[in-house]
Amino acid sequence: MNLKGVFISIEGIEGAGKTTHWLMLKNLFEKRRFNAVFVREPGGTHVSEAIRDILLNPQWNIHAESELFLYAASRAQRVREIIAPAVKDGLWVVSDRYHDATIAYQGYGRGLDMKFVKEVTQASTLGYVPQLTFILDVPAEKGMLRISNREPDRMEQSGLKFIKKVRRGYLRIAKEEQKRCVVIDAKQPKEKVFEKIITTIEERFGVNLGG
Ligand code: T5A
Repeated sequence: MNLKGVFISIEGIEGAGKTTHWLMLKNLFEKRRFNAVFVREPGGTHVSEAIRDILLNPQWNIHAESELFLYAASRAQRVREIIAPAVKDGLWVVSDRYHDATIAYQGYGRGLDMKFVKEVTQASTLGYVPQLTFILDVPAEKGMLRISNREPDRMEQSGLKFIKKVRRGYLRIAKEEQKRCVVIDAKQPKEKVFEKIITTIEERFGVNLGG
């Protein structure tokens, strides 16, 4: 797909610091008056937020296949409503999680058939894939410790063994797609992680963010 805009995603297990750095980037872009669309997964549209509520509610027992379709449905809506129009308009889009999360969580984590997971994921994205993906990498224990002060949602209740599989999944994705994926050691202080994000964006797209 020939993209006019720039599409970036930020990935990693729980507590890796995705939302923290996505927000730091959003603040920096706003400060620099750099026009960009910031979205999060699952969520970002009315329909996608409603699906997010179902997916993360610990009250529900959701089968792995249903989970896959719900994440795909949430993304399908957001891609068609926000991401595709923005990218076509030449805007920058920064997404807190995207299609790799489905490969890592429902594919590697839940163990669903990978070919099937990829087909469903491909249908949800309309072929819109980020040019650059940051994978913030922390050991599962450390990530879980960072979020231990809050009530676990349905996904976080899946346990440490599951999160370890997801982390390994992300590292495999990074190995398979080295040009698109940049793995950052997210055990480092936030400032270091952010610095790496900024310099990578500047080098990759020839912009000066003055971070
Ligand atoms: N999911 C999602 C799927 O299974 N399939 C899919 O296709 C998709 C899209 C989403 C859940 O859905 C799953 C994945 C998730 O389980 P969510 O609420 O959006 O749920 O959860 P997460 O994206 O996992 O967000 P978290 O908040 O749990 O993790 P973050 O964003 O990595 O963590 P963040 O930034 O909130 O940081 C957590 C704490 O760590 C500190 C922060 O200050 C904060 O206190 N921190 C650091 N501390 C020290 N050093 C650093 N470098 C730090 N970085 C952050």
